[in-house]
Amino acid sequence: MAQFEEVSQKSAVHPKPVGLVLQYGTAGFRTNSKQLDHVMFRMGLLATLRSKKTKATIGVMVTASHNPEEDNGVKLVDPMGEMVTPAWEVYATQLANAEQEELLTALKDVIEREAISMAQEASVFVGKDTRPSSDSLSQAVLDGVHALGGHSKDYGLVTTPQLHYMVCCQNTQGRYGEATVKGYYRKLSQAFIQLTKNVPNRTDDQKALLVDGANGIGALKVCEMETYLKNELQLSLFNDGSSGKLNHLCGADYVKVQQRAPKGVEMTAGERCCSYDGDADRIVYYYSGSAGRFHLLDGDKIATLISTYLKELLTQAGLDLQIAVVQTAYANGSSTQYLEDTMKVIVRCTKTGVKHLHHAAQEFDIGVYFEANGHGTVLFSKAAEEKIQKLAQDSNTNDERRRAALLLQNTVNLINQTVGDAISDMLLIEAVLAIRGMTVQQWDAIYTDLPNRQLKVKVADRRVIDTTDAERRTVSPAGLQEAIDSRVNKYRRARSFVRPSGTEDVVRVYAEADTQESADALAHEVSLAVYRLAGGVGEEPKSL
Ligand code: G16
Repeated sequence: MAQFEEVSQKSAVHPKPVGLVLQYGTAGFRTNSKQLDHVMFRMGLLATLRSKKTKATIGVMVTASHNPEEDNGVKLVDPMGEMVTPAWEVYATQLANAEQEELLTALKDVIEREAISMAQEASVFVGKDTRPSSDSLSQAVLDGVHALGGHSKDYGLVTTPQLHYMVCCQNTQGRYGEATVKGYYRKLSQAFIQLTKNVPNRTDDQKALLVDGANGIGALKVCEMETYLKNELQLSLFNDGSSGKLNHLCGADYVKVQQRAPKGVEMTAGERCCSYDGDADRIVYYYSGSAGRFHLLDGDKIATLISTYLKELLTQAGLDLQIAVVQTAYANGSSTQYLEDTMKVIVRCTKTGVKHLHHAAQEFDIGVYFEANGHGTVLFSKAAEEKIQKLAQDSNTNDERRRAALLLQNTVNLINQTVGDAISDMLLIEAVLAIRGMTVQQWDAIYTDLPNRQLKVKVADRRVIDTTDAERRTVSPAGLQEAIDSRVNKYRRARSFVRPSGTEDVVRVYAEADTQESADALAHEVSLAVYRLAGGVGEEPKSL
């Protein structure tokens, strides 16, 4: 078949290094950009097949998000804007790792197993972040799409959540919104302005927000959006990419893990600040308190703020909708306790990775999902959206209920339900703080985080670590869980777990306890146990 000849010829331009094997990670393939050309070409092929199979547009985003600038990666987007279904991750791995002469066989295998009609048209949307390697790698994706005769639309530089949004808009024939970057700005800014317009006497101070753009795509895009916000939000942008390196000493991951302000952000006491990550799908907030103490408001605090706000509106609207919060093992113990005991909402814990949280959140009328690292969004079931809309349009209902329903309706419009979105989340948080008349300090005071510490340990092969119970316990290597348990038992209110990262070549260690000293000591002791029992390489972890 001519198509396969074309694939054969084009794939020779994107050859696979012999013997290279890559794992499909937490959010797709991710490694040094030099190893990824063939993977990108092949993901272009796979996205085209997925499009033929689903008869819908598929998205491919070239980004390595929070990783260092030298890395790159790829995220695949399914028709409704969600991460590609896990069954296809297996095909992605097979295609990425097939040696050059095996590629056609691997491709035909997917076609056969999925009974794909090759006569079906295909459409793929492609986006990229600002890494220097993203230009040629996104071209490799496009080459893959065209080799199989697929149609493509190259959105160029966009945030990951913008690409997810475009895919969903396209596949809902515009019902979710217009599949353009301008359409995205218009929808979100209109909802934001509707939400905040009736808040009395918002001062310039209340409208002011410092943004760390991580020297990445989020900085470019939030700048583009600013005029749409009509001064309802006054942003001061730092790390805008004009000089600094992507994610270097800045960005959401740096701020969350290091628990300190990013380089270059000039904050004065009490000012609200936030950081995006490298592809703007995560956000964390922070401020400097009295005596210059750094206060972090991470994904758990964001989930709490948003779910409290939604629950209040549901009560005011008299709507009986079930609300749940989905977290991962990284969620601070205090947040889970607050959500369950004080707010009395359902809390679920899943494995790390947006796809897991997203899936769990879909089971509820309203599912608020956030990873502690700031990646998250809110999902509304179709029935919930319809109930909200009906009430908002019901002129016979009383003012309080109607007002709450209208706020809920605009909140739905402000949220990018396809995936975590730093810009959309930022606008939502700003709107909630304005509507509830809360300062960042009052938000922070909802509950007090347990002191915690995250570390990374280098091992020869991180796959030796296997976990269970939503990654809260290890099952291998032998003796590791017992070692963790015995160390946790030495401290008060302590918890610790380890898991292999799916985006970096490290094992992640998390520990929390009643004091920072205890959390630090526990994290160090558990790191040592990992190093000794799971094949640590390089220097032994040192105490903090
Ligand atoms: C990706 C995933 C997140 C995950 C993060 C870290 O984020 O989308 O769900 O929390 O990786 O994963 P790991 O601990 O396995 O390295 P991003 O923002 O880097 O794409």
